[in-house]
Amino acid sequence: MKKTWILVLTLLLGIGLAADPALAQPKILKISNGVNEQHPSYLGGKKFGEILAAKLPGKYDVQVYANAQLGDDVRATEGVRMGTLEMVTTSASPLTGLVPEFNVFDLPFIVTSEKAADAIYDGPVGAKLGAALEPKGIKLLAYYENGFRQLTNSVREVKAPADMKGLKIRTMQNPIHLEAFRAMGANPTPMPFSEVFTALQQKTIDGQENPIPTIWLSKFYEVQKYVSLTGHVYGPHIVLINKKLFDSFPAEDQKIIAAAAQESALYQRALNRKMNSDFVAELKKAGITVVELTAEQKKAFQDAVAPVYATWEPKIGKALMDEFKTTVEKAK
Ligand code: TK8
Repeated sequence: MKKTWILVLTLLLGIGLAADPALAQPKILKISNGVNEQHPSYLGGKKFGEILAAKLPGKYDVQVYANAQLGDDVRATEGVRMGTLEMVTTSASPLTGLVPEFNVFDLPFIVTSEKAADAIYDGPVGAKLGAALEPKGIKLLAYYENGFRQLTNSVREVKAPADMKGLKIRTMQNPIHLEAFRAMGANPTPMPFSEVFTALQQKTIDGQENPIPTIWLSKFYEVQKYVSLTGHVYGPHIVLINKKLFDSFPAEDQKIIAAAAQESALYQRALNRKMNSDFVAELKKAGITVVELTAEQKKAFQDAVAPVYATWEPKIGKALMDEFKTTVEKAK
């Protein structure tokens, strides 16, 4: 009899402890990144974790992973959708299969400045795109920036679309990129980011395109000779969380998590922009030829890719494309 009572008391105490939120285990939030530990997007994830730990001590444990350890953009994003992974910071490209409107970010030369990017990210266009992901089981928390994409290659100085003729260029797994690079005269090959360095090293491809921070931090300069500052696409790095998981958190926590993500985004963008200007000099020091384009030379690239807009307008939607362009125009 005595034993039974002890058992009952122990059980009750156990239940009581488990129900006490102060003693509950923190919720683990793993964030997948394709980039490495020095990249602002990885560091932005770390910042998000720190802010959350300060605001909600002991409740959430943010664990940031680099180098596609949890999968490349496409696979990790699929994991977040399915609920097998909590979070990912991804380029827009893998989202286009779920919500075609995300293709808008990949239209060449549509974003003309960092200020314009901020106006998109933090304004109604960014919010609309985020809302469109929710029926797919994904909640968009914040927009980090990947930045202006620049072309690198190991063959020759590229100053005009004609110089791209025959160059085998790795692109992201997105049809607009393929189309745009074909229109510029190159021979594009889609490939996950994690395979790019080796492919460049083994010369199965001649070039790739990514923002300056990535070209520097991923050491692409070791296997490339030329960088052309084409700035052909301004890419976001989008922070996503499984929606069901997010919805399971207390409303107050949801607000704090969203605010922490946005705060980390402002930190991330500032850091990325600083690296974007600092690392051009570093690349030059490392022996890379940096090709700067005159406005006229840049126009030749813009003209070459202009037909892509016509093909994609019906898929992206004219209204969204117009709103996007107006937002960019206003932010100038
Ligand atoms: C990293 C990618 C990368 C992107 C690419 O996962 O694939 O070229 O620029 O930053 O999102």
